[in-house]
Amino acid sequence: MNMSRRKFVSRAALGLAAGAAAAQAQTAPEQGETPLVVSTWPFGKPSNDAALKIMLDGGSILDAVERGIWVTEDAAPNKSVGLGGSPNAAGFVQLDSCIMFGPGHKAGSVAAIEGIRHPISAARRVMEKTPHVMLAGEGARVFALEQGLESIPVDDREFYEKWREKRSAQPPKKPENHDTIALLALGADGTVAGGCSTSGLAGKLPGRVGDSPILGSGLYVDNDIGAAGATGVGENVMRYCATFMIVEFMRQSLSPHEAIVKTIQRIVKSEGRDDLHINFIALDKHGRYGAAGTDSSFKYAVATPGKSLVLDNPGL
Ligand code: SD4
Repeated sequence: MNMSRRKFVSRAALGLAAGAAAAQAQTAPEQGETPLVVSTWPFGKPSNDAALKIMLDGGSILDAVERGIWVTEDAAPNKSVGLGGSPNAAGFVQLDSCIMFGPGHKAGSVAAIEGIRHPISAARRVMEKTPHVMLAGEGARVFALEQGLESIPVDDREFYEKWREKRSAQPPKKPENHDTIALLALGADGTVAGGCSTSGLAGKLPGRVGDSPILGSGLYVDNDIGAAGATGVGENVMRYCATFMIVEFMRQSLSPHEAIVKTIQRIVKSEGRDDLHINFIALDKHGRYGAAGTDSSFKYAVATPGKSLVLDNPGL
């Protein structure tokens, strides 16, 4: 969707679908097929494949979400998820993650956690092993260590310094240069779950928490309706509880794509600008899926038993 800002706003205002959406429908996996996994960005594809395989092999949907996200958290070229992610302004990598399980509306989350290889697993442990929903900072790290999760030393700041030397001296400042994995799954039995994991905005202030670990912002799951996930500038997502809004629009019978578009239109209208860097994926209980965002570079990945593909942002 390479279009000028003015055109974007008018398309958004008119609710017109971009031509690309129609062209894409021919190649995209069929709507309604389950199990279904949808995730953000092209790096979501191997995560989707891992998650789908777990479900097809009879594994649980939570294992599928967690281990699917492991793949991206471990992916070396990825500079925005996991310990290889972008450092904050002080040169430390602080990670945000959450997980939601539709049945029982369960959730767990960790924010600004350091040194833990798989923050998604820390989030899952918060959900399953504590009476809480969210742990932050050092408390989250200590909890993850107590749970036996894999870690690297964080007291050794030299480690970070050496690490940084290998990376560009300046963390990327452009919002396009960092991404988050949000991964949504629908089981063949209608169970919905999702997870989200990121190193967050590059160069963020130490302690800054983005949308990704915030329920209803970076991720939202409702077992009666479906799920939605976000990537982009968290500040523009969390001020609107955007994934909650998407799920609520789906509750009003909008398709996932329509619900995302309506949510973005609401935010664009309220902000009076569209350079917001907000991008979303969603799926519903019927196995329909969709994505849209304000970044033309935004792509998403979809996997069903029939197909696993990376698809373009179909526009608004
Ligand atoms: C954040 N939403 O921390 C994340 C970053 C991201 O594409 O998704 N970037 O604001």
